[in-house]
Amino acid sequence: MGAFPQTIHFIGTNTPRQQEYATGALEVEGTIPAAIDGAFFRAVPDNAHAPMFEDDIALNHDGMIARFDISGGKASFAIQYVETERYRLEKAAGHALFGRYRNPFTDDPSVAGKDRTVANTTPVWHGGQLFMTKEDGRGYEVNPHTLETVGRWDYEGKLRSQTFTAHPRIDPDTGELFFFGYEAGGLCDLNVAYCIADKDGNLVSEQWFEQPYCSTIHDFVITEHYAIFPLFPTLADLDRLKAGGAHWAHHQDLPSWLGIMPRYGKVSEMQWVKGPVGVSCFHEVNAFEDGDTIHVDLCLTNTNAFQFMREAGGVHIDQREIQGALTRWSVDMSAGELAIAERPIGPPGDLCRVEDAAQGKPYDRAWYLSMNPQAKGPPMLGGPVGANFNCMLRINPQTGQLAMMETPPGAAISEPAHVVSPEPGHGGWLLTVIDIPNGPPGAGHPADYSSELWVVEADAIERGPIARVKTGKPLRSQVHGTWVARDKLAASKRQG
Ligand code: V55
Ligand code: FE
Repeated sequence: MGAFPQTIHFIGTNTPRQQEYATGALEVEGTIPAAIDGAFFRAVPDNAHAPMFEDDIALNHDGMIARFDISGGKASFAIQYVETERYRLEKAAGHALFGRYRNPFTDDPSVAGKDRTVANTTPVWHGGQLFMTKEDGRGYEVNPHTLETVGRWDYEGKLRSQTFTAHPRIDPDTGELFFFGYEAGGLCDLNVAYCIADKDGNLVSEQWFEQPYCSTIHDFVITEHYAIFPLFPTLADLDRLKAGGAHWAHHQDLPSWLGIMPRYGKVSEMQWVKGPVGVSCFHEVNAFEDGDTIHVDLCLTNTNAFQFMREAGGVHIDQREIQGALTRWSVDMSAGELAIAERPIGPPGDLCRVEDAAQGKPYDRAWYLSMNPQAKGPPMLGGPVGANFNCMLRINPQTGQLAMMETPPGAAISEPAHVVSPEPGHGGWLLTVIDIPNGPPGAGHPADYSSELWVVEADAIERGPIARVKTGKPLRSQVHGTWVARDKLAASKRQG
């Protein structure tokens, strides 16, 4: 291991751990319901090597695939690197060869033209396959039983797009995967590929369209009839990249956009609706139709939540000054000229979850992470933006009704996964990893904490966990996670 910079990208829950291992049954406090049977996959950035540049960021770190396997009231843990082309090249060299986040002009010349993606953002389950994804490249298939990397996934050579989003959406009725890839034709390309894979994982549609500017399209939404692309003014620039600069710069003076098209239609039917200026969002909670009106619920902020994206655009707003709200954008599709009506529907936060069955439909519950205003002490440093969330909210987005789950003083919480209950009328459970300081908050070293998997009643989060699985380790921050039930695992195209 080389020396790591002591920035927010390498301390607290971003402290490099670099350990591949698998455990037996872990200690459990409380009881894991027997109905929870499957695997909770987590995407964890964790550099295998010290970075080439001091100003390296957590989004640039090698992807690890982690799994809590839960069955019969017991849980075990395993974690392994995703063996991307980049990971293998750097492993062979014994040091980093790829430079800045999404800037190939900063790489060692020996890796020119090689796949730069680190597959560190979301584990995606579809068509009996598990993929580790990152929006700057294609997904990598991983064997869900062994966690070994199968290889880069291009739909048997059919996919033209060079990129695949970390936020596809699955229609719960048809089982289709709706996805996209931006910068589809290469670095700073305006083309976006809009694609559909059928329930068995066959690519059945790929169409390209141009976005109005080269923005980071991190997520999108579907409804019964529409595919909706929200764009925010955080833009890429080829000249800046050639000069060794940042991929993304936030433009506080430019508008956001909603691109709306029939989800089975042609990209030429896309309608672009202008949204508010300067705002940013990485994750949409959900979208649905009410008659002719489309509602899109978003984790919206008044500027970009990543400091390095603000700075590259000359936007000087302190992390603690950022404002936002869970926000609803509504568009009446029967109007002559389409327009966005905006209203706040809940407190600020991010890393949202709806149950799989509610995707694209009217829904009455969602969970997301936020900052508890009454927390005792500051939350733990780390995570993609450098400061962790410390509580979870459940919201009824129709009524605004809220519930909160607190965490211990100084703790960090990560995105929850939802597990369906077999019992009619029971709302299921949430799984979320909590990083708990080993001493009073702020007292010890920021990397001195223990990670636990909490099992929580999805409709009673305010009561806290019903089971705490002790990993006995400080785990590195996850980005996104995915629950896969045992029957799906058993029907996987890859066997152990
Ligand atoms: C995000 C995360 C990424 C990335 C771009 O959460 C945006 C937002 C973990 O990687 O590359
Ligand atoms: Fe994301």
